[in-house]
Amino acid sequence: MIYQRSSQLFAEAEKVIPGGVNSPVRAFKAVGGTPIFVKSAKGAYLYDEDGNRLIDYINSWGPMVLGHAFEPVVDAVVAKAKLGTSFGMPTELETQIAALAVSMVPNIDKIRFVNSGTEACMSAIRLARGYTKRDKIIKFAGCYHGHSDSFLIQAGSGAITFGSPNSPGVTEGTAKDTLLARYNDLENVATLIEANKNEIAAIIVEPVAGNMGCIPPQKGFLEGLRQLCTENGIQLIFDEVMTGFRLAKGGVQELYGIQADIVCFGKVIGGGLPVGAFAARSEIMNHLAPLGPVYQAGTLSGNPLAMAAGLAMLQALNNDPAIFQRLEEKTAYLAAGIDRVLKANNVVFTINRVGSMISVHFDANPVVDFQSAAKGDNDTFKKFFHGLLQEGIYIAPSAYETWFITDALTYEDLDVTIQAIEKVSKTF
Ligand code: KE4
Repeated sequence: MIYQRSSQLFAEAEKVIPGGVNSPVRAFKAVGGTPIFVKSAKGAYLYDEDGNRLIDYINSWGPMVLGHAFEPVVDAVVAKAKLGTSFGMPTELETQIAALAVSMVPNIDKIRFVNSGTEACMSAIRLARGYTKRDKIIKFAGCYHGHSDSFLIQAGSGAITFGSPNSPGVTEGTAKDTLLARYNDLENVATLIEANKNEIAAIIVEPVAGNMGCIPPQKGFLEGLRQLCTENGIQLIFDEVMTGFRLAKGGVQELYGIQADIVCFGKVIGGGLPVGAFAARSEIMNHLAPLGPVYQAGTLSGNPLAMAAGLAMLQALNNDPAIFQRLEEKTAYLAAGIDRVLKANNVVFTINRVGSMISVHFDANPVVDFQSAAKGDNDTFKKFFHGLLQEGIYIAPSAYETWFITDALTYEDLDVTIQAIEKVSKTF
């Protein structure tokens, strides 16, 4: 594969955009090399500026669960754009997508739309603090909830990839209200709660972690968090920016039958346009302005274009529940193929998977939290990433990311991918 044009474009981008990208993980710093510039995409394929076709296992970090340029979404956006793109006034469309989301997701009565997953999680924390009148929050090392200050305390994803867990610019004043726990370690959480009695407003968790690679909740972990929160008057916030509308129609609350108090969404809910959202029962959401005292706002929140894209996406998912079974079957097929060929080549690895979220870790031990995820052999991962890229397969440019499977993938695409992994793993 030749990436000459991408390299030229990256050099130009670096002159006017910090690091040449608008989000750090895209810069390939964790794997080396220069980022690929995309010209277009359709279904499961990316077409880069050098004319290469790549099978896409990132799908814009999750949104393209039904493939790139999914026609119902594209048609809805084109039609809506001709009628005006943003009014800063209420539209019926917002009510339609809100009502549909509320009907799809358990245990929520109302939803507020924002413009990113960061905004959704940031707002959810403020709502929990306003509702409980407490200041502190617990998050988990390696989990990522966006780049607002309260979360950049050993965040996962980009910050971990850059090996600088605490970001400069986050004040001590902010950091002191964020407590860090170990994922899948209920005892650790209980200890933190005990040591901060009646001071903790919320526990925010990726109910299936995707920013340390994919890490499933161990049996009893989410149930334990639910019980600890109920016993201590703490709001349990499920950050479902990755998992929402992907792992099940109703997300992880449906998948595992566990109720959060507040749920955050992003990615899929916008169908590829900038949409985030947070939702809860009315007794909590009614604390939000203009009804209640907790302030939260946004010029482009609920704008017609984004709502049109999101509504078309949610309607497609709501009308064909078989999509989630197909995603499960395709990802299980991929996992079995990777397992087979890596074992045949005597590679040391672990595969983590929940539904259509999957990651490969080059370490023999179970990957159950940030500490164990960090033990993966990054040199092997770099060979894995670049070897697959040369074969026309695009996986996450970081060992601390999950892959996002799209229903647009065919079994032929999966076989091509498995064969490429077999070939590349011979070079380890
Ligand atoms: P955004 O602000 O990027 O829309 O969402 C933040 C966010 C919140 N919660 C979870 C669980 C997330 O995974 C994310 C963002 N995910 C990253 C990928 N690990 C987005 C990619 C990027 O940062 O460019």
